[in-house]
Amino acid sequence: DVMDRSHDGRQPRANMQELDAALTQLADSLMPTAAEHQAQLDVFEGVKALLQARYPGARVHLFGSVANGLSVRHNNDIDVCLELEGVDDQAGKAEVAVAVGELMEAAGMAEVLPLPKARVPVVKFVAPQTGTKCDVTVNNVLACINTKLLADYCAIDPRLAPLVALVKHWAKRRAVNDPYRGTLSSYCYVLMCIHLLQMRPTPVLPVLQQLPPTFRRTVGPWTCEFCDDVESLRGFGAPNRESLAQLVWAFFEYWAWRHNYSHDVVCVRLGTCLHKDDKDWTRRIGNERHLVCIEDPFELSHDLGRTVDRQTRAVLHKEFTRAATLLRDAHDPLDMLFASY
Ligand code: 3AT
Ligand code: MG
Repeated sequence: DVMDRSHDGRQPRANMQELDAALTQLADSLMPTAAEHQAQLDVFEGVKALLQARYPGARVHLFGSVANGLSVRHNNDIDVCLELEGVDDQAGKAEVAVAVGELMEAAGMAEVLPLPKARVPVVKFVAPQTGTKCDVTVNNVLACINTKLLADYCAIDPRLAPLVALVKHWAKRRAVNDPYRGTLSSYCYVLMCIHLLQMRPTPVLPVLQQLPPTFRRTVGPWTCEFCDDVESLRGFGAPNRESLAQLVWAFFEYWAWRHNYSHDVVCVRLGTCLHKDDKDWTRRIGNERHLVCIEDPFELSHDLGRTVDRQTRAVLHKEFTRAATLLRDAHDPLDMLFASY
C-alpha cells in the first residue's frame, strides 16, 4: 500500500520474520540431500580409481563445492585434482589433461572435453550413469587450499552456507554466474558472501588469515597461511543476531548501493576493502579490466572480477539493484527475486 509510512526506504518493507522463514526454507531445499551428496562422492571414488590405475601412487583430491559444503542441488558437478610429482609447468599440466581425456574416453565417460590451453588446464567429462559433470585438473594445489579455507569459514557460522546457496541460486536464475560470459564465478560469489559477513558492524565471521596461523603451505610464490582452528572459533558470530533475511538484504544492498566500483577491492584476506591503487588494478592490462575487483585470498595477483567488462558490469549492477529494490519495496519479493531471466 502506498500509504505505508513506516517504510523509511532503508529497510525492507516485507515482514522480516516471514521473509526469513521463506528464505530459510528455500535455502534448505537448495541443499543436496544426503543421498545426492553420496552419489557425488561415489562418482568421485570411481574417477579416483581410474586415475590411480593409470598413475599409480598419485593422490587424488575432491575440491570445490562438493568438498566444502557449499554445493546447491541441480548443479551436478564435481571438481577433482590429480596430484602428480614433477608436473609443475603449464605445458606438463596441459599434456596430462589430454592424457586424462583419453583415459576417460576409454573408460566410457561422455562428453569428454580437454582444455589444455586454459589458465588452469582441465579435462571436462560427464559420468554417464548419474549425469554428474566432472572437471579434472592437475596439481591445482591452490584450489584445494582455498576449498579448505571456505570449508573452515562454513564451519564457523551456520549462516554462511544458506547465504551462499541463495546467492548462487539467484545468480544462476538471473544469468550472472558465468565467468566465460563476463559475469562472476561461483567461487567469486562465495568470497563476496564471506566478505560481507566479515564486514558486518558486529562481524559474523573472523578474518582467518589475520589470526595466528595454524595452517601453512607454500605454493610457488604464494604463502598460504591461516588459522584453521575452527573449534575454538565456533560461536564467533553469536553476538551478531542478524537473520538470514537481513544478511541477504545486506548483501544486495551492499552491491547495489554501497560498494564503490571505481575504488574498492574486496579483500577476504584482510577482511576489508583495499583501494585499487594499493593493487595497481587501476587500468586495463591486456584482458584484465579490473572493473569489479575481488582479490583471491592466496593468489594475490588474481582478480576474480577480471572477466567483467563495461557491459557485463552494467548488467551485474542492474541485477544487484533489481534484487535490492525488490527486497526493499515488495511485500512479497521472493518469486520475483529468483525469477528466471
Ligand atoms: P559450483 O557449486 O560448482 O557452482 P564451486 O564452488 O564448486 O561452485 P567452481 O566449480 O566454479 O565453484 O570452482 C571449483 C573450485 O575451483 C572452487 C575453487 O576452489 C576453485 N576455483 C574456481 N575458480 C577459481 C579461481 N578463479 N581462482 C582460484 N580458484 C578457483
Ligand atoms: Mg564446482
